[in-house]
Amino acid sequence: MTLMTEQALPLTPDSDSGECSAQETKPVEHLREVLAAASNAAPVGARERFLILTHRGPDPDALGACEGLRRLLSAGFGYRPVVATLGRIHRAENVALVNTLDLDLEDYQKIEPGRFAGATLVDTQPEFGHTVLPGEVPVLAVFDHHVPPKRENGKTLLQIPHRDVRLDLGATCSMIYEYLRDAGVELDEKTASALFCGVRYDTADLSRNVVPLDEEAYYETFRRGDRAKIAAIDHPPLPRHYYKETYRALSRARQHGPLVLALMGKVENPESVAEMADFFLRMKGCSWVVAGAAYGDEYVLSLRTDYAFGKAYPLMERVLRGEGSFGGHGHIAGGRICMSDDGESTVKSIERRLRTNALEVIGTPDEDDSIPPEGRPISE
Ligand SMILES: [Mn+2]
Repeated sequence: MTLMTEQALPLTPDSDSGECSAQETKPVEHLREVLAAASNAAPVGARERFLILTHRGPDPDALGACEGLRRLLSAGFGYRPVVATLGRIHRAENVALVNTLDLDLEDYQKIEPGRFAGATLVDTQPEFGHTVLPGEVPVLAVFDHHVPPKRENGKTLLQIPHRDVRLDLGATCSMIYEYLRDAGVELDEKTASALFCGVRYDTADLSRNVVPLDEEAYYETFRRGDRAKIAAIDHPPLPRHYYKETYRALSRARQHGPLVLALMGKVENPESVAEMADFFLRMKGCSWVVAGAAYGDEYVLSLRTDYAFGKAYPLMERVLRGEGSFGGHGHIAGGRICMSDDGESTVKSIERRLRTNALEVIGTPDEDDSIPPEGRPISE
C-alpha cells in the first residue's frame, strides 16, 4: 500500500540524517509535531485551539472524518478542536447522522478564525472549488483520498505542513481511524459510529475501492459503534416532500430508449435530483439518466450511466453544451446552471435545452419508431 501517494510527508525536521523513512515515523506522530509547533507559536488566546473543516455540503465520510479528528485532537492530543461546516445538509441520511449522533457542528460563517492556532481539512483539499477556507488561519493538515486538482500554468499545490492524501483509500474515515489506532486512542461509541457511517457510505459497505485499511476500519468501528443508531441512520425518517418529489419525478420522467430524462421543475430539496437519478438507473432497460431540477437560483443536474464503458463526464459536457459548471468521475456526474431568475419560463427554457442536447447524444434511431418524439411516460 502506498502511504503518501501524492508526496512524501517531511517526516523529520532534520533531513541531514537522510535515514528517516515512513516506517520510522508514523503519520500521527508527524501530525502531533506539526500541531504542537503551531500551538506554541500562536497568540495566547489561540493556543491549543484548532479548527476542523471539510467541503461544502458534507457527506457521511466528511462528517465521520471530522468527528474522528475531533476525537484525536481532544482525547489524543489534549487540544480544544471545533468542527465547523458550510452549506445546509439536505440528504435525509446525512441529517440523520448529525441528529442521531448529536454531532456538534458550528456554523462556518460564524467562527472567528483569529481564535485558532490553525485549521485542518478532511475529505477534500484546499485547491478544490467546493472548499472554502478562512484566509486568516493557516491550514496545517489535510487528510483526503481524492485525486488532487490539475494545476495549470505551472502552479504548485499550497504548502501544507502535513498533507496526507492516499488515492487508494476507499474512505477518509479509514485514514482517521488509523491515526486514532496509532495514537492509542480508544474509540468511543459516538466516534466509532460516525467513522463507520463514513466508511460504509464511501465504499458501499466495502463493495468498491477497498484496501485492507478500509476493511479493518469498517469492522473495528462497527464492533465499537452503536448498532441501533447505525441502523437508524441507514433508514432515516423521510420528509413529506420526499414523496412529493418522487411523485413529481415519476410523472415527469420520459424514457427515450436507453435514456431516462427526469426534469422535475422546481424542488424543495436539491438532493432529490441525485436520488431520482439513482432511482431511475435501476430500471431495467435504462442505461443512462439525466435528472434535473431548479433549486434557489440554480438548476441542478445529475447524470448516471451503467454502460460498462460509460463515462459520465463527457456525456454531461455534451448535455450542458457550454452552460454552467460540472464535474464527475466514472459513472456519475453532477452539474449546475446559474439562473438569472427562478421564474417558470426560465426553468422551462433550461429544461427544453437540456432535453434537446440529451436527445442529440443518443441520436435518432430511425429503425425504432416505437419511441414517440416526446418520449414514453414511465406509467405506460
Ligand atoms: Mn470521501
